[in-house]
Amino acid sequence: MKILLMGHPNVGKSVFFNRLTGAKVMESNYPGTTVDFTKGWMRLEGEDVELIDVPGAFSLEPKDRAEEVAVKMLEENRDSVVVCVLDASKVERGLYLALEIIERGYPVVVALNMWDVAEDKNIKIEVEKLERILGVPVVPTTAISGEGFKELVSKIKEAAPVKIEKIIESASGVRVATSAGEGGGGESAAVSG
Ligand SMILES: Nc1nc2c(ncn2[C@@H]2O[C@H](COP(=O)(O)OP(=O)(O)OP(=O)(O)O)[C@@H](O)[C@H]2O)c(=O)[nH]1
Ligand SMILES: [Mg+2]
Repeated sequence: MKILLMGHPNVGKSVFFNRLTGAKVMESNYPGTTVDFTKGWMRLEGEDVELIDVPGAFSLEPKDRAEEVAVKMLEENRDSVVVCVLDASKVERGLYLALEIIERGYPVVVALNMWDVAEDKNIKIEVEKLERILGVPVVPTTAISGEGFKELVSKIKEAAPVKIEKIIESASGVRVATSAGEGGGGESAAVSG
């Protein structure tokens, strides 16, 4: 098993990586490119697991070399768990990538990083609701302080593939309840602010 850290550029993947890995890290070029990536190891339930800081990508339909490398790394590491790092202060922008990765059948843990920034901006995210809709663990994190990392690490081994149809079903359930104007206990969008 390997762990791939994926997400948009500038969401905190490298701070994340440094926090999770020990001193032994290797930086290299992806073969045949000038795209750099770093890999290292972390201890997970008594096992040494390789962790890769994948170049930032907005989607799995590559528009530049870094995104091409990100997609190749994903495809070359079919046995990986993907920790998809989102910027919690712009969560809706990152969800598309998370869904693409889930759709390809990878076990995913979603990290809502920059949680401190989201809190400062008074953005409220209903984490449990998002978790229910996606069917994957969702953990708020602040990489610069380490907040949420213990929980995140504990969720990595729980991650399992989810059928995209299931997500569409739970998400459309949400939409139906909202458009029907059912207040109170009715489901509504998980993100506001
Ligand atoms: N406030 C806050 N800042 C963060 C957090 N995580 C990362 N940062 C900062 O965000 C900036 C980007 O972090 P990086 O780790 O370099 O982001 P990245 O995703 O590796 O970026 P690329 O490698 O360019 O794709 C840095 O200035 C970090 O210090 C966080 O949880 N909260
Ligand atoms: Mg980085």
